[in-house]
Amino acid sequence: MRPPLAPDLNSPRRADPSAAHRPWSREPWAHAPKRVGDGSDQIADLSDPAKRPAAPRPAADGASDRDEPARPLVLSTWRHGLPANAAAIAALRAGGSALDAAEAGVMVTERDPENLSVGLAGLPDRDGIVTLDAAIMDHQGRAGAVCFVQGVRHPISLARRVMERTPHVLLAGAGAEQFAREQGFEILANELSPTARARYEAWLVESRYAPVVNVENQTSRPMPAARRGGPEDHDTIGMVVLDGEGRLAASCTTSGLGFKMHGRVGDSPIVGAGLYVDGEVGAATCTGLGETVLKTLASFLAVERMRSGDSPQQACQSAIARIVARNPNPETYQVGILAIDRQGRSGAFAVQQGFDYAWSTLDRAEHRDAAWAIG
Ligand code: SD4
Repeated sequence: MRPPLAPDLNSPRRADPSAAHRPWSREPWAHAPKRVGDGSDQIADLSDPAKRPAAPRPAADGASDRDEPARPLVLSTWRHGLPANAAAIAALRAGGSALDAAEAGVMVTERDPENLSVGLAGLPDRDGIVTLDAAIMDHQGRAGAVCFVQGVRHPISLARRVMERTPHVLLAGAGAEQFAREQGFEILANELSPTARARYEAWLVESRYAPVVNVENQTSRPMPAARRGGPEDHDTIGMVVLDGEGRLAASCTTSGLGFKMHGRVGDSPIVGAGLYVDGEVGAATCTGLGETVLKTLASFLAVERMRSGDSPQQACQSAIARIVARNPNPETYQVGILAIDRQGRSGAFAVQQGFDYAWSTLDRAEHRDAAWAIG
């Protein structure tokens, strides 16, 4: 049962009334912002070389540009991308298209009961409710998305149905759930997993919204270093696919940032922000602090840079530079971006250290560290 409505929007609901809740006024952004200038002092001026973000740090295993082009090719965000990529490659081997692979791949992450930021086992919002966002796009420029949905095990498949069976691109909330029912999707009770409940109750003690950089690589249980990257190690996922026939697709699915405001929707289901595909050029997807991506349409930007002649790696760096230029205090947030082009070249870049991804062809699967901009 849903908790009763809070008396005002800035009051989180508490699952346990005995929890030691501190006043909401401790939440920094609940106050009127202190003005310390217009913020322009913190926004990089990219026309001035002295003010550009620091030169990209090399990835531990080198920049993606070093690769020979590969086709088919699948990239996905974070370490948990390896099992997702394996499912995508299996779909391609079975004769599926890039679109089939992009859906099948991220479904692995969505059905993972231990995952804390994708699917029904994800962390809830500050009212204790898990809400899901997903989007999918293909080489023909077709797109479908759902946002703020509850109780749907595979929002990526619902997004695909929106694309294929409605005249719309994005369905939200109750309307998306109604469409899901009409399409035969089961709507499950939206109960928190034991881990998500424990994390939520711990969060209620202070009720501070403070997204953690690289939280995607935190797992719901402690994991020995040797098992990192394995099937238990996973979180929010964006995937880009080039199939053997040169078709591109992208998918993105998430429960969003933990302890967000109820109703908050991030970049993941927004075409151009969380993902973008142009069948003549390439595809890109983003992960991280969605608000920064929404304000820069970073996936669209990266694809347009590729259209103008950038390699996927250069395009990723340009998109991250724009995010850093337009969003102050980059040391406080993380965004990672992946891109591929029609030739099968790939790129990966992040605001700061710690973004990793999975790179897979028919016969190779690699866990790679992305290069980064600041720090
Ligand atoms: C969001 N971009 O809702 C998502 C969160 C994410 O890895 O990608 N986490 O803002």
